[in-house]
Amino acid sequence: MGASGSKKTVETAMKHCTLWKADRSPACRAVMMALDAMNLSLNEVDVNMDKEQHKSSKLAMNSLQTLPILKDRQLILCDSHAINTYLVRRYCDSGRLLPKDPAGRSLIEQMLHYNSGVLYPKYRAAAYPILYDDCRYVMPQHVCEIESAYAELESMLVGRTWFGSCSWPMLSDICICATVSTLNVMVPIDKTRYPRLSSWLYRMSEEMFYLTANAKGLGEFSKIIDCGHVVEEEKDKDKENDGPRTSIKRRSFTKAQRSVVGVL
Ligand SMILES: N[C@@H](CCC(=O)N[C@@H](CS)C(=O)NCC(=O)O)C(=O)O
Repeated sequence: MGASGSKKTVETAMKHCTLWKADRSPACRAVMMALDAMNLSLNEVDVNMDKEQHKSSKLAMNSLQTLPILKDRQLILCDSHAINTYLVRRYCDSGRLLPKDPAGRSLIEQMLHYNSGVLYPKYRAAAYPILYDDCRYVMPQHVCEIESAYAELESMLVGRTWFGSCSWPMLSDICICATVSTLNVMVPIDKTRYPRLSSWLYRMSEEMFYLTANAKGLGEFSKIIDCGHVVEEEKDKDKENDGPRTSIKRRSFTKAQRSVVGVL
């Protein structure tokens, strides 16, 4: 069974929830992948980080000035890992993305802490000089740091297929995938040195939630890394009225676009 589920599952609409996100952000893509894996649909608002909209007074509910932000009635959460575990526990606690038993759950949480405390800072250190300063390439010390993370991940995959405790991708895989697929753009994973990690990323890239929630933002990020600076994006037709849209609309838009080019 994949995290996307083998059967067609019923879409759960959560009109009382809003997610503020930017597609190019790995933390936001982790939340979008989890939403798609659970077939949940909430209001999504695109925030243009290049125009510093995430620092505007409208988003003052997050004093850290980061994305993603989730609002569920009175509750405001500003960390992708906290958002994802909340969404699972509150709306889809079947054990598919997060095991119900304390031991299995702790193993997933351990990986979420690894993503948040180890991998994500490496992404930030390598990407921010390119995103926000005049740097045009990934600096050598950051390449070494990222390579050492690949070596750690490779050793974690000895004797297992996924970063979770089951035989399908779980929340740990989703969060790590958002970061590692982004690191892979900056420092390509060498298949011969990290065969397990590169196969794992390939398996993840075949999941439907990867296609609907990760691929597009990753493409945007790659463009920036390729030319060393932010390019003004062509406005998506789908985003022309800048208001919120639902996760289900985003998913069907991505699927429709991909079927036009014959990918799905
Ligand atoms: N630990 C946070 C990290 C959030 C974070 O740093 N988000 C980035 C985007 S990936 C951000 O908003 N950065 C602010 C900026 O680029 O100015 C999470 O997992 O949500």
